[in-house]
Amino acid sequence: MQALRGPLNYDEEPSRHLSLIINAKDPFNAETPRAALVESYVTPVDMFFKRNHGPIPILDDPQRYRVTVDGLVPKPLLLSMDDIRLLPKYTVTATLQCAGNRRTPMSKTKLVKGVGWDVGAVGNAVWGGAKLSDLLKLASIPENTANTEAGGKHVEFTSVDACEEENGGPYKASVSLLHATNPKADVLLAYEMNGKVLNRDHGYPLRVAIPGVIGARSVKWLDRIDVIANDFQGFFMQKDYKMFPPNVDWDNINWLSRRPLMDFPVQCVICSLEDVCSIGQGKKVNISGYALSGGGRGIERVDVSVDGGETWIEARRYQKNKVPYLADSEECDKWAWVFFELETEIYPPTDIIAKAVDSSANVQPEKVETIWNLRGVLNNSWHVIHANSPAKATHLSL
Ligand SMILES: Nc1nc2c(c(=O)[nH]1)N[C@H]1C(S)=C(S)[C@@H](COP(=O)(O)O)O[C@H]1N2
Ligand SMILES: [Mo]
Repeated sequence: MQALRGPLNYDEEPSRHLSLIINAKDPFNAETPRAALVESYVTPVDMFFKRNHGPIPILDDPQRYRVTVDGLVPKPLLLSMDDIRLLPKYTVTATLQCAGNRRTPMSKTKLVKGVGWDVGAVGNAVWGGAKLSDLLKLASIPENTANTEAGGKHVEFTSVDACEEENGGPYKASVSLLHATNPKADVLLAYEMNGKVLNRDHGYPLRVAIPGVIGARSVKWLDRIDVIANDFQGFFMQKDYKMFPPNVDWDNINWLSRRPLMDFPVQCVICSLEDVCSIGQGKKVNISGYALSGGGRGIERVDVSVDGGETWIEARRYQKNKVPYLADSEECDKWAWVFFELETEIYPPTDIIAKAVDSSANVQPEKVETIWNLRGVLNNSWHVIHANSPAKATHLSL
């Protein structure tokens, strides 16, 4: 591949939208502001969160670009973008969520290690590309295969980028072969995002998009696809993106004791209000946000409380066009977030809370303390907004 892999050089980063909230500059990590998250069901590309572990590669010669398919496959391949475009094209509306979404509030319990994120390390896009299951058929691996004759059980994706954590080595991740070859899992090799050619920040010319799974497995700027016996043994699968119980800290961690994270859990966030806000007595307030779950599970319910959890009201749910949403129905976008909305009067001081239930009846934990983990991943605790009365105006006497 023609990757420019030298030292970690941030001189040629693409330009970005000025409204993004920057959490780290080099590598560039930025999130969508709250209000913008619920402005559109499909997140505009320039407002979509960007999560990187190194400089953005420059792959500006699509004619020379090749993807290697190798390892424990019956038929190794070297594919150009034209070859990939010849495969049937699918468009899948899927929400990408970083495992570190809502990491910053987890640090309030006890400091966690990692780039800080508020609630915007998430976005919904229409991904266009070939199915990984179709590409693997070209390599003579049929649909729904758990292992190849040569003993392959996982599919490893290697990028061309250079990562800080891998001392300049590329970003990598893997999924099980069964997941990769399941056409219903909709794992894409995406060359389009929201109907346009993928841009540099999001993986040009080709990235993996794995719906319902933490963002970390959707490898950008794809270089190689290798069928391997065990899951990827490097940093990003074995020493990161794992969840530990609250009693594990840096002095007693055994990384081998946990499996790499895949599906994300049920999640729900209020985007129309900041975490602490002042609201006049009895004022009608719009409470809206997003809810989503992993593994293709829909959202069965979103409950909102405006009295600190004493009583709950069910919010309206919808995806595109504000049509009422019904979990797992034909019309819904299986892999996409669900927006919720409720208008009600608020009597401060009080806590406004939202929590979702997914279509497998999974619920969110109430307190972040109970799911605290040293890397600050998968914070899906109830989202709480503290509403106070506005400060009384001071009357100055003349
Ligand atoms: N090559 C490469 N792929 C990558 C990453 C990366 O740093 N390098 N970051 C991963 C992580 S942790 C996330 S959450 C998503 C973010 O994708 P986005 O930047 O398109 O939003 O990309 C994933 N794929
Ligand atoms: Mo991530």
